[in-house]
Amino acid sequence: FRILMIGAPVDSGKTRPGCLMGPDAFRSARLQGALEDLGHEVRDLGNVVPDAVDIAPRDGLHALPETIGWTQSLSRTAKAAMADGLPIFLGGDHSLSLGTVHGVAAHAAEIGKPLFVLWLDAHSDFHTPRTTQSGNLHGTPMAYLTGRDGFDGFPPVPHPVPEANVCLLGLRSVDGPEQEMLSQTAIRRHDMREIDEYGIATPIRAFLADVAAAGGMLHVSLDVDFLDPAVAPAVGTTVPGGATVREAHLVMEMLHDSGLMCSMDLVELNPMLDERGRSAQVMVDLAASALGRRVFDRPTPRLL
Ligand code: DIR
Ligand code: MN
Ligand code: MN
Ligand code: MN
Repeated sequence: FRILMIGAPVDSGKTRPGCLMGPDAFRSARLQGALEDLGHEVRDLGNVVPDAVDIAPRDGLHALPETIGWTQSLSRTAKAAMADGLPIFLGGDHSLSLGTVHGVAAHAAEIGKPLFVLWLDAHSDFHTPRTTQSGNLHGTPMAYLTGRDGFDGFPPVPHPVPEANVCLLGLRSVDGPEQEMLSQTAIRRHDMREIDEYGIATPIRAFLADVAAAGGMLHVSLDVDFLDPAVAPAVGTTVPGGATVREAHLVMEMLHDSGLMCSMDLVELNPMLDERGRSAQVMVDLAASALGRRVFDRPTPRLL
């Protein structure tokens, strides 16, 4: 297969600017070269632009019209890209997933495969425009994509991702209304405590087995703040106590071994907050692991 790099410089999902520069930071950290070194054919399709929409701003919601414009254009772009290769969406803040996963879901429905979503994030992003306290729409994509109400003005969601097909991993900041709504769903949710107690391989192994058993396809959405801020400081919403570099790589390596990943978002990188590009580099290295970079070929050499 062919890998498609698609820039999505979405900066409307929260008030603090900077994610606009994310796609170019990934490019500067040599994402394309890293993937080509693994033997992949990689095409950089450049950056998407948002649709112009005729929608009124709404009090209490930051940049609603612009975010709807992005949702429309990214959904269209994602659906088309799925027919052409494995897209990696270079964010951009997490509101870009309102569009990318929407488009991937349309493609999955067309080819008749169940879609699964792995959400690697400190946050559950399960607010609706009615429950958000911050007004930041990057905190809403999981609610939209699973078909919650309250997203007036956004494209309708004819193919919601089934709750049982969603896995939230890395949680350590879930707001009250999100807790409340999540408790009424079948969404799988694994907080950092669970990862500490059982190891990160346990929930991932179980989830991937279910995706495989269902003959499903898997979209992976990787938020920089999944990682501990000590190793990835370039994000506006840091929460201490995140995944280590090795925990994150193990997830990526298991994803690669599974052969199930069909599309990926790299989101929330804010180069304004980075330290000499180190967060961008970690994200590029993680993407490389998800696409086959490893130390030893599998199977692991047998001991004497
Ligand atoms: C917070 C932060 N829960 C909010 N959310 C996110 O604004 O709704 N930060 N997604 O990355
Ligand atoms: Mn997020
Ligand atoms: Mn987050
Ligand atoms: Mn939130």
